[in-house]
Amino acid sequence: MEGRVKLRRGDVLVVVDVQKDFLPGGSLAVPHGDEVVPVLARYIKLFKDKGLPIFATRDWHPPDHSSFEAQGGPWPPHCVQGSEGAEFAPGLGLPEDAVIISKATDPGKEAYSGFQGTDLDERLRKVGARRLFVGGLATDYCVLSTVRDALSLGYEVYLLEDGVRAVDLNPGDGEKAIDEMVRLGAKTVSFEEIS
Ligand code: VGL
Ligand code: ZN
Repeated sequence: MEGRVKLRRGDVLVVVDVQKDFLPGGSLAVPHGDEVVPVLARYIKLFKDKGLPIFATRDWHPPDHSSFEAQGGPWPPHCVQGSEGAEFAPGLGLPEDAVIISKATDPGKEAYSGFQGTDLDERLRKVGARRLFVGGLATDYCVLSTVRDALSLGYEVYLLEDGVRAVDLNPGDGEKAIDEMVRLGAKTVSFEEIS
């Protein structure tokens, strides 16, 4: 339904891990991950035009991170601090004053959630955040974990259904993740429904 959700003060856009390594051609490519870029660019412009805060999390691993295969982890090396693959996707149009949250920087700790080991909650509280509009990569890992934590911290969460894509290591993981987020209290929304 058009215009169902009217943006207001306290609303914050949270863009999760839209980095080159998660796009086709990257070292941990999310299938169709590139499709979220123009969609999230529209959300970014909308929030910017309305003067609402924009946050972007990034996976920011040291070269010897425990989640990498060489250390016995499940993933190929990706989003290594300062590498090209760790850069935000070009075309996102993140404004200068976007708040960047780096996560999973501790070599010994995996952190899928943007809240884990970061000051994300504190930074959000500082800008008076109440409702978080969350999109990005990947639905079944970092988006899911970030949304879970956001809900348990008391934020209202709108999942940007048109602005997420899943790894789908097992077919259906993305759908299952969305079901879980909704069960936990997240609402799904797409660009046309927001004004
Ligand atoms: C992610 C796998 C490994 C994510 C990060 O951003 O969803 N997935 N590291
Ligand atoms: Zn990672």
